Amino acid sequence: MYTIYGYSTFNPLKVVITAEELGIDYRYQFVDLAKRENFAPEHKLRHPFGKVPVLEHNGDFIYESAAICRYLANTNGKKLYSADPLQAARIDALMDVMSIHIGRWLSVYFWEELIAPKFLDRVANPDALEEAKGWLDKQLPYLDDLVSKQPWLCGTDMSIADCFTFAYLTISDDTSISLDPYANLYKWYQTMRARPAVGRAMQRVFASP
Ligand SMILES: N[C@@H](CCC(=O)N[C@@H](CS)C(=O)NCC(=O)O)C(=O)O
Repeated sequence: MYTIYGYSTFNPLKVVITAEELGIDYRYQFVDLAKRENFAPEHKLRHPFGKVPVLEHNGDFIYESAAICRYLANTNGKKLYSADPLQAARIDALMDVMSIHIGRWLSVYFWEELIAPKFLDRVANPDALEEAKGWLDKQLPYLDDLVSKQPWLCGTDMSIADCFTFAYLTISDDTSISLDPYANLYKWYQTMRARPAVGRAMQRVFASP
């Protein structure tokens, strides 16, 4: 049995979508970041920096959402991943692109437009948003191009890279960054959203506790 520790944000969503798509049995444990439960001693044992998501499996704790998605796939017959090193590298690369580049800039929208006004008692910083928009204008066309020529981000089969990327792009639902200019990406996004597993994951993560 797997336990996923999460909160109602996009990082835990990556992992819960992966678990739902894999069809595995798991328990979801809400950690209330607003109440700083993530800094409680028991959570510091799960994650050195007191963050979510964390996966617990057979008494071990795994953190970092990309590592968790890979672990879930690897312990379930490499479904949504690949036994072929080249294809696995393509999937890894796309997830790195999301974590290091595109996701980084999407996170600025999440932080400035959602977190700052709600929790930091300040308005969004327009300079930060402008910088993020500049980078996203350059980088989102890459994703659009990928799904213009193949059904999924890494080829003919859905992968953990799709689960991972979709979770980041949910930031566009609640902020001013828009997928409208990217017709192929927008279509892929709607296809992902319509999947029953993705719907269950969003319900679980965004409707918790
Ligand atoms: N790189 C980490 C990021 C995890 C992360 O920043 N999680 C946020 C929630 S989306 C968190 O736990 N924040 C609490 C804090 O930093 O105090 C991952 O991909 O798992």
